[in-house]
Amino acid sequence: HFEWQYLDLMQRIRENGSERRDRTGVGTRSLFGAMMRFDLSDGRMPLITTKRVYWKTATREMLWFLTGDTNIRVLLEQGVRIWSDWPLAHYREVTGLEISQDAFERRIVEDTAFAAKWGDLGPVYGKQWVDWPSFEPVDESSGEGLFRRGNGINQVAQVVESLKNNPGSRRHIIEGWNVAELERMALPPCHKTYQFHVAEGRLNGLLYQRSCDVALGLPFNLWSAALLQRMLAQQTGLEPGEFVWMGGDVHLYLNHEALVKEQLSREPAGIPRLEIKRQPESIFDYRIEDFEVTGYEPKGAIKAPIAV
Ligand code: UFP
Repeated sequence: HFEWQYLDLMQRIRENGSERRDRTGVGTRSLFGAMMRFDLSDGRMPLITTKRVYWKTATREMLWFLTGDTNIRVLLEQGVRIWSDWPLAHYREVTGLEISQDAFERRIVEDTAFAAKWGDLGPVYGKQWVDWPSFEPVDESSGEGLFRRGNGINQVAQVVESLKNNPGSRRHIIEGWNVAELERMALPPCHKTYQFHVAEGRLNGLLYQRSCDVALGLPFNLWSAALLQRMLAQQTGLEPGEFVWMGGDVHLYLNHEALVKEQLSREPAGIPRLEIKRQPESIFDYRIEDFEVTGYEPKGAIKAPIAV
């Protein structure tokens, strides 16, 4: 079963990981450098079955990335709360006010000006994927300086084009790590580099994730990367091939021990498959209703605190 790779990784970190202090102050056990491979043929998806993974939430987030939006408001309007922690912590820090997560989220949804001021995450994934800032030289005599802002670069659209027109290329890359803008991001990208590869009519994909919360983040990240690969395959007329995941700092938070113990006591079961029910005009036109998962009968959800 594909999922043993995930459970084995969890087990290895638990047993051999170095205990490290981390940015959040929670502490982790961590290994450096890991790889997993998943076959995406016949609709198969690396959707973890030993606990319930909210794949629709992850799908909504992926569709939100593809719009280029970086404000949590649109997510909250759909009940997606995965990005709230960072703006909430920022709001509390700056204002000194003790506001509950519920009240903060309600205010973001109801108050446009508040959302604009407090709901933005800075130039995170979506912005870099579809609107990476570019600069062009200007005529010196214009008095405008040396460069002006050019049109943003849509990396996703460019990859669709390059997969179609130049499939043999080794440059099908979507990059989130914009060094010049990291400081303005609520969280520098974790799933930072995607590369695609065409061979024998199949689209292979690779994700390099620099930092990975194996218990809470990774099940989402696996689903989302495979989903992006599936959408790209559909848009380019290729069969989904293999999905390769690579991690840098791969860790378990010390306060996730109960979750890890419970999950490692469970056995994977079933082969989850994703059906995409229509072929939208472009990679930017998918809707949540387009996705249907079959064969997914996970064990129960396991709750654990996220490190902010
Ligand atoms: N994290 C993930 N996947 C994600 C995401 C965050 O695993 O998609 F956005 C985790 C990794 C790490 C923390 O535990 O969030 C980010 O912290 P840092 O920037 O210090 O690596």
